[in-house]
Amino acid sequence: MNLLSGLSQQVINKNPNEPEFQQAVKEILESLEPVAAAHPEWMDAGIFDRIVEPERQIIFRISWIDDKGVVKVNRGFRVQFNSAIGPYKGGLRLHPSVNLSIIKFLGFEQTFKNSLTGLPIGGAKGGSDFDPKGKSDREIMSFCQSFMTELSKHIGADTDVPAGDIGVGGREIGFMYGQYKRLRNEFTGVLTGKGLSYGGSLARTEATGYGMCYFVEEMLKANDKSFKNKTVVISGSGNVAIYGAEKAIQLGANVVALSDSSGYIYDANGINLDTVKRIKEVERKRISEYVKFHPTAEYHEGCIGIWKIKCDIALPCATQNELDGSSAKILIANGCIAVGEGANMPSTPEAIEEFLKSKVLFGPAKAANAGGVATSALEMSQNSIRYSWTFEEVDDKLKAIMSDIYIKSSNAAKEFGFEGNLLAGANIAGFIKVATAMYSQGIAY
Ligand code: NDP
Ligand code: 2IT
Repeated sequence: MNLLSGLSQQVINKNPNEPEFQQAVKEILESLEPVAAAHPEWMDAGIFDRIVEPERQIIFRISWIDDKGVVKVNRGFRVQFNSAIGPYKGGLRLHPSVNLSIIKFLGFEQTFKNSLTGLPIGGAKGGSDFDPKGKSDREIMSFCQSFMTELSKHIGADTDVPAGDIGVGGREIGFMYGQYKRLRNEFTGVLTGKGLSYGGSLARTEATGYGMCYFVEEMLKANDKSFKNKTVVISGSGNVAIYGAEKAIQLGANVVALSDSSGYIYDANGINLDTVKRIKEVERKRISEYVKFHPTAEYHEGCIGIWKIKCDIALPCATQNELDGSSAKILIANGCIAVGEGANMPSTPEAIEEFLKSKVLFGPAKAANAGGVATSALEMSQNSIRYSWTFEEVDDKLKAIMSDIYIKSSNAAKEFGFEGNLLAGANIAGFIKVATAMYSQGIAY
């Protein structure tokens, strides 16, 4: 079966300087071979060729003024990847590494992830190479306002609904929402992850991390295991890592490590999350500060070393390609039984191969971290009906969605000859809904 390898090569040729995008497409197309064989009508309708090409890519200049009065210029992106099943939906990333390849891989992944949630949302991603580190609140505000001045021309509550990602949390969403409202004179659910006082949903802050743990717990349960008394290592110390740690602890695990892009902390007694929240969410400082308050904990420079810590469950929650093949081998040798991807594409293809080969339970990103965007879609629902659900109501819906994603991924894997491979199952289940919608809607846009 090699129905899609030509397309894979075509994507590489057409997008030569986009390694992350090529990586994401290759992984999906490999999983979709049996689907292509089972659906010649989708091949004939060019569904596969069309799904790897973004519907629209917007690249723009953002100029803003820093605290010294100096004019700064950054590059902004919004890639509207696929709108077959709903308005474009996906986060905004502010990080100096942001480029078209990264935004396209994220938008592509988002299309399948959003489909898996079962909710009516298409796929998109955006962001800028702006570095929020070390900037004052006024500089962040100035940047966010300039960014939204252009972005506002391309988004809308029924068109495209951005949210947070790396470098974009409640503060940035607030500044962007204020600017959108100022420009358009309308109060709509055009962004998610909003503050609770102006249309945000309870449990959105917690949703990605909590959802990841609900997914991993389902995966463990199906194999007669659970989080209880397990040693857990989590990379990152941002939104996903912090609330992933919180839920893992609530489920009875001992979380012993967290990191940032400078290094990692190890606390054999279990990480104190109150300290982490204060350092990261309130003071916006480095994770190395932790050892000042917990002198028995250790801090090590460099983030890759975190995977050398012996653990039962590893949850990569920082960024793409942060867990490579040799780290995967070390985790396996140390007895790791499960991996849940909180970040987008955190495991390299070599790492994934190691996990699948060794029968490590592997919860792929687009399934395991879909709780964030699912709760964003619940925020959109609440905004539409001008009503708010309680924390428990949203959390219960999130649990049901994550369990459904597990079942869908597991069943699709079985149906298409990949039993036990949730990566292939999630790719297939996510694809089928989008492909069915694209096929029904005809070829021209
Ligand atoms: P945050 O900005 O809150 O935190 C990011 C964390 O990852 C920080 O600890 C950061 O360290 C670390 N990090 C970022 N870039 C790198 C890098 N190049 N190398 C090493 N560490 C890095 O972001 P989120 O927690 O929201 O996002 C984390 C991951 O989860 C991303 O992959 C994102 O796409 C994904 N995700 C997020 C969702 C959400 O709802 N927020 C939903 C689904 C997925 P430092 O402070 O040093 O930069
Ligand atoms: O990668 C992701 O799913 C997100 N950053 C969340 C997107 C959203 O629209 O909530």
